[in-house]
Amino acid sequence: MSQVIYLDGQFVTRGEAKVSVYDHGLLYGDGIFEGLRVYNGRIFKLEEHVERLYESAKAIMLAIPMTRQQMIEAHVETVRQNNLRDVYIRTIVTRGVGSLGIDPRSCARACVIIIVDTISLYPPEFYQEGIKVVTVATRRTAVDALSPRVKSLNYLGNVMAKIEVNRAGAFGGIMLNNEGYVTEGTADNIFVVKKGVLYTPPTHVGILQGITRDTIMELAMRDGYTVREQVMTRHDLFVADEIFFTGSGAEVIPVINVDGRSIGDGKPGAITWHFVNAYRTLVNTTGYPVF
Ligand code: PXG
Repeated sequence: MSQVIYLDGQFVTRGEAKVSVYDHGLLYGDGIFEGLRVYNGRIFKLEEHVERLYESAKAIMLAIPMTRQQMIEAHVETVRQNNLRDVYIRTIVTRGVGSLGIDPRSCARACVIIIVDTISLYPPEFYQEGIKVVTVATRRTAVDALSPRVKSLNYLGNVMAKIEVNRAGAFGGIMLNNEGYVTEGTADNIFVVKKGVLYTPPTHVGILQGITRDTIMELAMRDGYTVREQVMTRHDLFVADEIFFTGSGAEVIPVINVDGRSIGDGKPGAITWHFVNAYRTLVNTTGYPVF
């Protein structure tokens, strides 16, 4: 079974799925993306990801040449063509092919790509034992520069943060904003647990409004937990009872050490386990059916 990729309305092979060197996505990072998961043949939070894609497009004045409904159907059809039930989807919309100048008016039509691929999961021991993370020197993009709520193709700050994480021998990184407030991981949102209450940074400090983050907030309300969106410093992390990261790729992953400080008793906490399991149940029982 060979891989099928959606490229501007066509279903092509991986070898055929090529874009121009004049595409402004490549030249300037002028474009947006999404990352979704398919669990047992159902696309998790498909409408929410499509909505965020269109919001990112609106913010950068990028006209996606298809309706939201057509976008939903393109996702479903691409997964169906690949005939796999547990996969990762990477959706990319670039400004398209233009001249070498930055002016987006030279790009006649946006380029739409949907890649369906197998997922490379973190090893199970990361979930059992939790991960060690460090705060990094590279600051999250300021909300008044390029808002991190736009899931744009400009991820160089996150890539530089990841390089710092790798050099530190850690497994995750926490990015601060220019004021030193906690924002998020390099590709995940963060939750802190203190005295039974959940805290997560508000969007205005500079975060991607993660769909997994939104889901955890909904599950928390359903299950009787209090969640507060709160501005936090590194100190709030050091003295937390529990910390976890959330993201479509990582799902819910316990953090047990920040900059050498053990979090709580240095093991994943009970509330974190609750959300690891509640999230797993949700992804396996809901989603947009493909087959
Ligand atoms: N923050 C950032 C900066 C992200 O890129 C998340 C949070 C989590 O959002 P969702 O909607 O997934 O809950 C993301 C998204 C990867 C990878 O390789 C992951 C993301 C983006 C790019 C690459 O794991 N996560």
